[in-house]
Order: sequence, then C-alpha cells, then structure tokens
Amino acid sequence: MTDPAIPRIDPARLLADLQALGRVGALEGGGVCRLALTDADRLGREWTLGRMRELGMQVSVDAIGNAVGVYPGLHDLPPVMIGSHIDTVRTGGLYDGNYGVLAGLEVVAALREAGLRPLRPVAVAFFTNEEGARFQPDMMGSLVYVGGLALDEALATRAIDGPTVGEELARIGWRGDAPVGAPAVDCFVELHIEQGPVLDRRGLQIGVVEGVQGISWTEFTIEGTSNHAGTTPMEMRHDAGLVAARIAVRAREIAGEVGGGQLATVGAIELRPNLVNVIANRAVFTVDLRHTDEAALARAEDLLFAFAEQAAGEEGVRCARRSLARFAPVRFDPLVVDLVEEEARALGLTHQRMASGAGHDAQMLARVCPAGMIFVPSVGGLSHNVREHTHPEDLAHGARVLLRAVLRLANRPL
Ligand code: HGY
Ligand code: MN
Ligand code: MN
Repeated sequence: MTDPAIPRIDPARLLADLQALGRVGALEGGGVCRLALTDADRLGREWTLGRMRELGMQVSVDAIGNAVGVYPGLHDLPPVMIGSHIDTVRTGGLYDGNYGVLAGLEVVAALREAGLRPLRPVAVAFFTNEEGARFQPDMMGSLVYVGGLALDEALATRAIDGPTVGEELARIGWRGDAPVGAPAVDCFVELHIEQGPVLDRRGLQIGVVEGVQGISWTEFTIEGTSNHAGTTPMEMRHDAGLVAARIAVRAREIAGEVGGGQLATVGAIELRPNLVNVIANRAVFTVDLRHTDEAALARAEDLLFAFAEQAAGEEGVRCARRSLARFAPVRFDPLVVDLVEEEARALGLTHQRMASGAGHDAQMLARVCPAGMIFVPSVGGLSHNVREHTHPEDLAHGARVLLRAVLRLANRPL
C-alpha cells in the first residue's frame, strides 16, 4: 500500500548506517561495546552527530550530553521527536537503541529528499546513558531531560569503574551548553527492537507498545569475616559469599511466587578477596526486579529485602542495600499508540499491542508529552547479546511505520 504523498524509506541506506555505526566499538567476533561516556561512546556520538549535520539538521548538545538534531517544519513549534540511544551494554548488538536513532535520521533523509516540510519540526535525539550499565540509573539522560533527575545529581553519579558522569562528559568533550530539556517536545515516538520473544514466536511484524513495565534495581553489600577455607569449622563461618548466593536463589523463587510475569535477575556479583581458599568477607551484587504491575513489584521487593535480612542474621553478617533505579510502570498516550496501530494496519503489517519488558527513553519522555513506541521482532528474542539480530525486512517495516506515524503527528491541525 504505497501512498504517493508519503516519501520512501531507503532500507539499504538504513542498513548501511547501522553497520557503519556498528563498526564503532565493534567486538572481536561480532557485537558492539560502547559503554556510556567511554571513548567508544564518544566516537559513536561523533559519527551520529556527523550524520545529523550531513542532513542539514540544527544540532544541540545539552549539559548531560543529550544530542538533538532538528529538521525544521513550516512553523517554529515544539518538534515531534524521534529518539533512543547509542550507548550499549558490554555485550551489545547492532540494533538496541541504534536502530531507533538511525531510523529517525532515515525518516529525515526521506522527508528532505521529497522536499517535504511538515507543519511541525521533526527532531531526532540520542540520550546519554540509556543502558545504565556503567552508571545507574538507566535512562539517565532522558530522565534529566524531563526534569526527573537533577542535573547536578546525575553529574555526580559514580561509574562502576570509578569516575563520575561529569568527569567523563568533560573527558570526552560532550558536556554541551544547550539548556537541559530543550527543545520542549510536542510528542515522542521511539522505534526499537523488542528484545524479547513475543513477536518472533508469533510471527508478527510490528509491536504496538502500550507501556513499559516497572523496574527495581538494588545493590546489596554483604560484610562477613574472611577466614581460612581449610581450618574454619562450618558453624564458625560468617560467609558473605554464601548469603549472596542464598539471596540470588531466593530472588528466582520470588519471581515464581509473585508470578504474573515477575522477573528477577542477579547480573553483577563481586566477592572479596575472591580467592579459592578464603571465605569471602564481602559480596557486592545487584538484583533487577521487573513487573508490569506496581503492587506486584513492590511485593517482590518486600519479600526479597526481608529474606536478605533474615539470611544475613542467620550467618552473622551485615547486609546493606541501596537502590540503583526504581521506576513505576508507564502507560503510553493513546494518541500515539492508536496512531502507530493505524499505520501498521495501513501498511498491511501483522501487529499486536504489547508492553515493553525493557526500559526505554520513551518512558521518560512520557512524563512531559504524549509518547509511544514501535517494536520490530528480535530473532530468538535475543538482546544484550552479541548475536542480537533483526531481519532487514523487519527493520524496513518498522522505519515505514515510524515515518508515517511521525508525519501524521507532525501534521496534526495546529
Ligand atoms: O535495562 C533496560 O531495560 C534497558 O536496557 N536500559
Ligand atoms: Mn535500548
Ligand atoms: Mn539495552
């Protein structure tokens, strides 16, 4: 169903951009590592800003490194923004975040080639530290953009490897001078790979995303007593490693007990002194809990925290915890959700409504404007894995839905 009034996406150009950006921070054997504010991230930022400039966009960078390119409309109004991220986890793929930003640039390229000026401007943004892997919380840049986290607090946040956000922004030269939160956004659309198995398993082409599930990240620090593995009777031990392991097992059990899609992950763990013949005196580890229902997520937290105290008491160790991220579930605005669904249907693409399991910048922009998301399938539901893959035809389908949705939003009556 091609409508002559709608410009055409160039799938080959989009794919070439994804592969070009994927070469920045490329890992031996495949995949990408561009942890937030590292030199690899700097190079990815420079490449992407260069593409914005090639498209004649007016670019700005704010004090936390969020970058926005604007394609002017007929009227100087708040833009319809397309956004996502280009930082990755340590075992990242070509598509997580990058696809949404580069498809946004492909939309602008198509508008430009057609000489089309929507009523409203169209902006394309990449936000700092969406992944939250090096600095927590995740979606940090977009959270600051919408006023959900004070700039100073974000800049003072320390990385898991030492430096602060402010120090790293200065080091890579990306502490911009644009005011945070500018430009104000009319509405926001994020195109992203699903990163889960739903669309792939059902053979569907488009996910019409209705919202994002709640996220709870906690760091536990267990302090015990190091001692000799060969001379310390079991009843004399204060083993931080054991308590960490028990909490990890209990987190998995809680996911089953709470149910309804409750998720629990222990992704990072560090024992000290981490030696084969020494009882660990310190364990630092993270627990990631997620649920679409806020009450269920809170219950999972209560069960976990109570067990941690109990297990620590039984072993005679100290247990401290701090929250790294806590976001309630988010519902997207029907204005955007319904329109994404209509455009998927208009293109004859198979689709379904669904929630997002992963966090996204769209959930933050939803605090200040109508926001929504479009998903395309992830092969095998794989992501945050170097073998992350989405078929080229699905990448093109998603970009076409994005173009049509953004055009309709940008041309809404003033
Ligand atoms: O953790 C997340 O869901 C996202 O990848 N930041
Ligand atoms: Mn992402
Ligand atoms: Mn991610």
